[in-house]
Amino acid sequence: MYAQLVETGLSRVRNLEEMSREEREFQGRIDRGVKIEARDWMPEAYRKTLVRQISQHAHSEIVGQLPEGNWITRAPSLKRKAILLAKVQDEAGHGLYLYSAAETLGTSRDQMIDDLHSGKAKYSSIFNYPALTWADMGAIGWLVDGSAIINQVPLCRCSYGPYARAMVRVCKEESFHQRQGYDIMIALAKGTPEQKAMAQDALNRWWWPSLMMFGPSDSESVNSAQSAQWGIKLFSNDELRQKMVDQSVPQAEFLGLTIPDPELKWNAERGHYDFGPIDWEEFYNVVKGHGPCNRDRLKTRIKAHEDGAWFREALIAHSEKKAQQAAGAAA
Ligand code: FAQ
Repeated sequence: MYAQLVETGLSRVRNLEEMSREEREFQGRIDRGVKIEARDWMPEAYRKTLVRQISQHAHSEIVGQLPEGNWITRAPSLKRKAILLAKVQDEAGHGLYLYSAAETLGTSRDQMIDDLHSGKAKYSSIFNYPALTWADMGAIGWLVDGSAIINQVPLCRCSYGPYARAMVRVCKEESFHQRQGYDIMIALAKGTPEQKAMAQDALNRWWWPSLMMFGPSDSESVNSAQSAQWGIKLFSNDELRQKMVDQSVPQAEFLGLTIPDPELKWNAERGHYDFGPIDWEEFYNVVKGHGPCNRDRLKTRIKAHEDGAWFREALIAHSEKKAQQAAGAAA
């Protein structure tokens, strides 16, 4: 896979002869599977790539709370409310581990948050779609967390230690998230005809955006070749997307629901499901900020940050007072 990505990627990666001595040693460590830690020497471009990816990932977790957060007050039972509340809180936690991992690379949390709010930093396209019914809570858990796990399990083995370690815990929690989503889908699919129709409608709306989460196809992915060489990406966007399709088809069959793709078909020769073309125009439109909810999501996020300013100020004042007291006691 590594060699294949390096060959087919849009950006050509440098071979060992083109690298400086430090870069060659760095690449050697990666090739031997030795983790890179925060204080180790690293090429600036490696640091930049990680800050980009980890901060985008953190922003996705934080913005990703919004579609589900809207449904906490409307969950159909106390049990479902408690489960959804715990899931949304976990997402906040994932955002915090990831911001911390990015901070080890020398960027500040304030800078990352400014970049999100100014529109400079991206977050996952998936969170720019609306959650219209309770069944969307099921579809998000099943398909969105499902895609997130497939993408994130390999990241537990990525070359940068703090990111890899953060992902171990995140992945454990994502498994619970996916199960809770699938559990909602089971309840609806086995419920009344209206409930089953609601589950089908949610699947229809979330299927294609979930496949887009894995990013552009390998032939269009600008960062893949370099990220593969650096051990950040262990599988290509298309390989992970295929895994998602293969995993989801039997799950949809078990639910008695139909995946909204007339071209979906088992290919015995490949040992995988073939699937129809992805609407990349829609994907790029959403990534550029023109999806159904982009403006609303960013506006809500900025307001939450502004509303929390007093609390951050109080925390700083408190820690400064504690530091003064400690200095006074030591004098
Ligand atoms: N949305 O060259 P590539 C979650 C951009 S967490 C928006 O292939 P790369 C948990 C990409 O940034 C979901 N932009 O890029 C949860 C690049 O632009 P740039 C988030 C996208 O980085 C569940 C350009 O397109 N997960 O769901 C997207 O090698 C439920 C070219 O693409 C992660 O962030 C997209 N979908 O591969 C929370 C995982 N895809 O930056 C709440 C870590 C691509 O050069 C509720 N990230 N772009 O300007 C990754 O694995 C990678 O960054 C990829 C993209 C695979 C997302």
